[in-house]
Amino acid sequence: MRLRLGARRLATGLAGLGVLFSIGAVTATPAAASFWNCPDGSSCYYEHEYGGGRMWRAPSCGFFNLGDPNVVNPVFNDRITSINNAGNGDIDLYNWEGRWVHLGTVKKGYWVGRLDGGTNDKVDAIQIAC
Ligand SMILES: [Ca+2]
Repeated sequence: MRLRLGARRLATGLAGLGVLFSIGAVTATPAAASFWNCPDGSSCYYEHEYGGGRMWRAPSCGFFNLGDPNVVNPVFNDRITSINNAGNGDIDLYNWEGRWVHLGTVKKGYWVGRLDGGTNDKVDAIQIAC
């Protein structure tokens, strides 16, 4: 599945059997303006595809357990379908399977309109590089 939005290109990665994969665009052009209501300098996470549904904006870089109501309230685990990384670092996505399992990476300056089936509605934590 590939869609275009402005100068950016979307490419989804393939989910392996718990192995690493990457999510990334082939080309990355800085956006002239923010989109999906995500301010430049932030990374935003959405319940539905292409910025739809509930949005959560990460307050800083670092590790966020989305299933912890002290971190995100109401919790946002098992809900993320699209991501706009307009922030200042790469984002690593993790699923809790009795331990943190890395699902993929969204590079700085890239966005994903719809996470693939191995990742959609599975992310429980994110790590944003500082
Ligand atoms: Ca999960």
